[in-house]
Amino acid sequence: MPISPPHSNLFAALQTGFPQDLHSVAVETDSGLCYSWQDLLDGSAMLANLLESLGLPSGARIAVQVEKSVEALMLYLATLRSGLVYLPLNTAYQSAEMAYFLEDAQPAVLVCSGVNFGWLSKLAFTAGTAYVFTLNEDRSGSLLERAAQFSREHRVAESGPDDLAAIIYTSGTTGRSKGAMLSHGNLLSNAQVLQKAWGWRAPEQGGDVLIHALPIFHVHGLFVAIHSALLSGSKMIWFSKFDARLALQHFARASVFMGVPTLYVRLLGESGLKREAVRNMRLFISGSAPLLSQTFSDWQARTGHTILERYGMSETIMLTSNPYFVQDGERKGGTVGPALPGVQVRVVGEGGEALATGEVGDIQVKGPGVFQGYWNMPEKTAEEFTVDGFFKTGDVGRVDDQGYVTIVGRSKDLIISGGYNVYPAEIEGYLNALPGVMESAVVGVPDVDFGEVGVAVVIAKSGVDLNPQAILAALKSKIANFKIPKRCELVDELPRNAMGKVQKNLLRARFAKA
Ligand code: MLC
Ligand code: AMP
Repeated sequence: MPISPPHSNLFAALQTGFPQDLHSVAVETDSGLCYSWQDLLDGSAMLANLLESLGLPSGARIAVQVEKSVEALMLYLATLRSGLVYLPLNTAYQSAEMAYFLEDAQPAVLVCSGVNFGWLSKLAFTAGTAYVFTLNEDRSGSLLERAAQFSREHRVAESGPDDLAAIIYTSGTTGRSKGAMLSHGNLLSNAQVLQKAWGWRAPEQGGDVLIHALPIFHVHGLFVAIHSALLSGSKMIWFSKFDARLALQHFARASVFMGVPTLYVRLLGESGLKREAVRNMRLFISGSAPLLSQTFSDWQARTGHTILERYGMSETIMLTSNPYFVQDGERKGGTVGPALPGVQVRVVGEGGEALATGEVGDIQVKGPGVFQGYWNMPEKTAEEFTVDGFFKTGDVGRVDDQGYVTIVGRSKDLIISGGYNVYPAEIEGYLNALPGVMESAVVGVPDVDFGEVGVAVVIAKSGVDLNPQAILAALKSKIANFKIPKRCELVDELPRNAMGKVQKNLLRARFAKA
């Protein structure tokens, strides 16, 4: 979709959706604070002026590892409006992970929670970061103290559609995380497509109210949810952290909800989830991980609503979506819907040949949301694209005769747990480095709550008596908690095929029900 020049800066484009009454509520938090649209404009302007006062070079990265807050949202908007590059980092990341991101991305600025300032500032300064600010959940910290001295007037930077807006790190199959570079054009085109596809209501049509319950360091909560709400001038009810009971209480005042499947599973566990509780809601959207057919049909039975499942990636933003409008077709459970306008999806065989309708193969995509490449990894970027410019998603699926895509698996060795990606290769690297561990394999097994969780299968060095709990405890000090396998199993050997490759499918089957 073409983007007209004055609005190539994503912030400028999002701002065109703000309601006329800038003093109406834009964000209401779960602790009862209300922020107007004017507050978002003022706060992001002051932060943008602060960032610009630092005299950073164009393309400078602003790395952010803070708890969810409206001020963190303002910092994201400030980075956009300054034409700088936003680099959000999961708050679960520990020192080894943070050291890697800081070394790799070389951010000019790091914003972190005050409690982490000591160790993180040391890592950041070692990596060459010039400025480290703090931002806490209670709105204290050096970032806002400094920003308070700056003007609320700010001129939005002129950004071209190909200028970088954000880098999102996604783990790699080799264990090394890759920074997906997304431009203003990537993000804006996707926001515009979703605004139309999901029927977001403008303020003059009564507006929407979104329950924002996801973290804001990944694509789903940061881009899909926030851009949709801002571009349509919709109020957000802002949860610092997902809580099923709280969400249920707010449904009566909201119209749209977005979640990963775990959130739907947890909501279904609430006895109060009934038609009456969701009477004002118009849309429930699920994505980031496969939604089980059971969850889809249970939700229909309990609420009368059909969940709209969509599919996307950090590298591509949203690719497909089940229809919102009845005239566009039915929402088919078990599918992620047809390609969104402007997106091409194809399924290819092992030799890269296009497969016929209904045949299962590798999913490749092309479209305006597809990223600019991996940060500092030109070879890796080249590997992930075909000669005719399609991106290899690493997902395996089929397309039916109505164009609906069904994802049946992944060619990449990846576990998706509660919507977070965990790459076994990375965890195996940490396991293999532990004293007494000879070899390991990490596999995903079904889990009622998280959809899938990791199991570590470990072989001890000869004569060493390993303790499975101690192994998991040792990992806890090193990596993000969501990456820690939920179980550790000791074995004498790993099943291998004739090529010597570990047969993870056999391990999955063996440990699925243990
Ligand atoms: C928390 N834990 C997890 C986990 N989340 N373990 C595995 N997978 C997860 N997702 C750990 C905790 O650290 C804790 O460990 C234990 O599990 C129980 O924690 P909890 O209190 O039950 O978890 P909670 O804090 O409630 O978090 C669960 C959750 C959260 C589902 C709310 O994981 C979440 O917000 N997920 C959404 C992720 C997301 O936004 N994904 C979008 C990616 S973008 P311990 O040891 O401390 O007890 C993308 C593209 C796209 O994929 O298409 O959208
Ligand atoms: P991420 O790297 O965190 O952006 O995760 C992207 C991956 O999430 C995709 O490649 C898919 O494997 C998975 N994914 C996203 N949405 C869905 C969905 N609706 N169903 C199944 N898998 C999904």
